[in-house]
Amino acid sequence: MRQRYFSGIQPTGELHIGNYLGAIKSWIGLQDTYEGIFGIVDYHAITEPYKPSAMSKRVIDAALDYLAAGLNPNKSIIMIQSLVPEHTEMAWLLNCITPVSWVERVPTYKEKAKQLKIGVNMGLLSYPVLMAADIMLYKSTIVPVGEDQAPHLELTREIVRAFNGRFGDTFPEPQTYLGSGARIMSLTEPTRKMSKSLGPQSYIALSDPPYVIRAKLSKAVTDIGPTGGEISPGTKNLFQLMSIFSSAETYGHFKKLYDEETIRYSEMKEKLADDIISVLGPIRDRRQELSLKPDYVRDLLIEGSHKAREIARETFLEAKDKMGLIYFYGE
Ligand code: AQP
Repeated sequence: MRQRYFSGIQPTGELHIGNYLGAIKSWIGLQDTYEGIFGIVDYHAITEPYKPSAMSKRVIDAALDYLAAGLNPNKSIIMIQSLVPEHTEMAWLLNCITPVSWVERVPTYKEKAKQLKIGVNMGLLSYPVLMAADIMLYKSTIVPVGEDQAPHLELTREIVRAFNGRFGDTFPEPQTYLGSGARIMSLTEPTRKMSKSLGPQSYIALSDPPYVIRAKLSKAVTDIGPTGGEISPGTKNLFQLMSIFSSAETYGHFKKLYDEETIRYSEMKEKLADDIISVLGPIRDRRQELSLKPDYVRDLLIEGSHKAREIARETFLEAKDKMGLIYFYGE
């Protein structure tokens, strides 16, 4: 029997190559060895300001990206978080065993608390607890994520230990699974990670057409002034992308030119654009085909959410029972 795990992406904007290399590519690679439950985590997405009218399209767009990138619905479950109410119910159980100091020290929370001018809401503070609930409901043994999520997973393990210690062995401690592109940087601000929220020029979306990919890469920052002999963050990022999307020969060629200080970044960017386009082209074509079948995608999401709920329900009732919250059997 395949071991099971949950992983997900927030529908906060267009999915980009950071999401693809940090998470989706690992999900696809693990499909035969693990049973993956892939959430479109809309409850996470409402912890920051958002447009209600845009949410439904974003959820469908995320599903199109998952499927077009290669998730196989015969091997994996694709679901919408808010269609499985056990996620928020479980989060409440976990909220009650998680000290506030644990969530306050999470780096992404601290960063967002500084950025958000309107102040943070309770949802943002307990975001990692909801994430722990997502993961624990499926008794996940691993979670493939980008590097930015590693502190959240450390917290999940602490919550697992707290639960097991207090109520008896129930959950495995999930291990962090980092893929080859665990931290892709923004094209415009290469000291920050590529993010949906940094704006479309900062990322390459999975659905970007070739001319947009070329235009974005041609403007990618390579030089940010003196770096004390170190490779600049933007150039390092382009080399990382080249090591993933291009052949070893191409990478070696441009690395040699860089070492000899004869590199022309415009040429490197053009070649990188060609190689990214040849990987993303088939994903874009499949996405276009799938977008013509909205009923198929909707049915698949509903069915996936039902399947996920069956598993989640069982674990949730087990957790409730351990916590002394089942009063009438068969309720
Ligand atoms: N730049 C990145 N490099 C590698 N992995 C990344 N991930 C995100 N950005 C990068 C991974 O993608 C998965 C889903 O991320 P998410 O949407 O749930 O949250 P996020 O990390 O906050 O993604 P964004 O794009 O930065 O969204 P916004 O701007 O809305 O906050 C995770 O596994 C993540 O590690």
